Parts: sequence; structure tokens; C-alpha cells
Amino acid sequence: MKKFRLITAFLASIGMAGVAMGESQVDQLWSDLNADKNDTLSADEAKASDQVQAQWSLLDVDQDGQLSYKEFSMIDLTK
Ligand SMILES: [Ca+2]
Repeated sequence: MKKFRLITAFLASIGMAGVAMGESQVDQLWSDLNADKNDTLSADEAKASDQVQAQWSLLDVDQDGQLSYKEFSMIDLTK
């Protein structure tokens, strides 16, 4: 997943240390929730996480009813 590494490199380059530190937790949650292992998280898959459900409307930037990894990676796991 070259694209994900580029995003990580970008975030690191702008000094988002907090995001970098939380990255493995985000990746872990993504793979736990993404039951069918495709490129998006459906609302159905998100039901397994109260955190994702609570932040869904903020995360689904393009409001297509699915979260891309990019959208999902903006989740705030401290909430
Ligand atoms: Ca979306």
C-alpha cells in the first residue's frame, strides 16, 4: 500500500507527532472493523465501534456513506 506510506510520510513531514503515535491503533481498528478487507468501511462495519459511529458524520467527508482509509484515519481515538 504505497499510497498509505505516502500519507504517513506527509503527516510526519508536517510534524503531526500525535497522529504518527496513534497510527498503529488506527491501523489496528481499521483492520478489525474492515471485515471484508476492501478499501472502504461501510456503515454496517462501523457499527462494531462506538467511537467510529460517534464520529461518523465528521469522518465521512464526501458523505458517500462509506469511509475510505483516508477518511477513517482522521478519527480521534481519544474521544
Ligand atoms: Ca466517504
